[in-house]
Amino acid sequence: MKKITQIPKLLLFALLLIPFAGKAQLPELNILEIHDAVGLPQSTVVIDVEMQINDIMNSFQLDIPLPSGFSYIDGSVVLNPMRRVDHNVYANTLPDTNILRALVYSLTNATFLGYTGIVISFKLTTPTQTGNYMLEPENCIMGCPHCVNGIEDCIHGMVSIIESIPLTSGDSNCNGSVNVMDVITTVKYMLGDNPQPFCFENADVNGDGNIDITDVISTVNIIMNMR
Ligand SMILES: [Ca+2]
Ligand SMILES: [Ca+2]
Repeated sequence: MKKITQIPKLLLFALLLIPFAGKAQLPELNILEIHDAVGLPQSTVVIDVEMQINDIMNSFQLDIPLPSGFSYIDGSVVLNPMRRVDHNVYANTLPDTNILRALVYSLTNATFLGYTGIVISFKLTTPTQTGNYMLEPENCIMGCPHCVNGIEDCIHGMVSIIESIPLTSGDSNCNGSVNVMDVITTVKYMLGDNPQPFCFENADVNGDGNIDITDVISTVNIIMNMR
């Protein structure tokens, strides 16, 4: 039985927000970008979508035709709490297709927090064959208070399905990159939420066999020192 240190939820999220409160440089374009990810055959992979904006935006939508063998796991889409105000996210596969449509909006037309970073993540089941698979987004739209569609680029991502996933310190959701969604995944694990997928060895950054707040802080440090 792995030991879990319990820490009040509020304290954890307060700690998490500190390093992300800094003022970032404004991106040059309004972009949605699907990050590259890695996963195992016949397993689950977490796909992160980043939103970079140099303008205020309140909503977005995109379609992702899923390669054969992949399917969207219903209900798996989540918003990054560091970018969300009162936004809602919906995702589902369009009827009789394998096209995933994701839609994020606010009933009060609230604008997203921050200018860069992951905005949503979702999970796909993976095919039996190893290889590289492209996720090419289509019909990308960003809604802003004074525009029809503010998006300037919508960038594809590649999912590499490989036989075994190398150990990557901090990559607690095992998708090959370390970002805020790993911090959220590790915190969820500490709170007993049983996040899936979860890579204990990656999450245990200091390698002491326990997952606790020091691993969360170490993960934040990895992210803040990455280019
Ligand atoms: Ca990750
Ligand atoms: Ca540890």
